[in-house]
Amino acid sequence: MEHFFPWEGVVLFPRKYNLGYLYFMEKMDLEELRYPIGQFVVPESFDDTTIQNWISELEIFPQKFSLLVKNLNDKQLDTVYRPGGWTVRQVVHHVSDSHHNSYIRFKWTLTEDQPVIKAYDEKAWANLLDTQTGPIEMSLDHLSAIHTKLVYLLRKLAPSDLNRTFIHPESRAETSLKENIGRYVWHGNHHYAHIKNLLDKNNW
Ligand code: NI
Repeated sequence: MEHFFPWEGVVLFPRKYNLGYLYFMEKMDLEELRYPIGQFVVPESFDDTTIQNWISELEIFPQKFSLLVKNLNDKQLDTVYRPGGWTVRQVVHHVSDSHHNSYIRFKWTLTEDQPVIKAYDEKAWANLLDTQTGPIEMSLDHLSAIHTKLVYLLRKLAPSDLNRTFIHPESRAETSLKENIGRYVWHGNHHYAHIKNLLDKNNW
């Protein structure tokens, strides 16, 4: 009979509300761990200074990223940056693999008429054995080489080149090269923040 008491709703409502609130907070924390610098937002307009600043960020990123991770030991490298997330080692290899794919997309777009790019399964790549166990130095060297080549190329491009676009095969979204420069600055900083937050949290 208890559940017919008139104050039932009064008692139950706050409890439901609190559970929902806790769930909401958990989702917020997870979102914060997943996207520590937020999602990439495409600017409404791109001035030349913004693009040049992005290219300079791409230029320094491999060194900045290397300084963050190069002295970590194997135990630290094999620690996940968030519950259910990749290890630091996987993140390092992922960044080099991702920017490798991006480099190819820049070249396709400069040499073909609005190419449809090839998507890749980044989760499956991150689970390959080299990404799970390989020394990070090879990906740090790889990232440094890719960025050196990409930055050299980007600085030679005319504004009309930067307006060239590619098409994503799944979303069919059209992306310009200038937008993609910003996206990869964001992408590097996004994963940098994952690792930096883990190091800070553990006082490493
Ligand atoms: Ni990524």
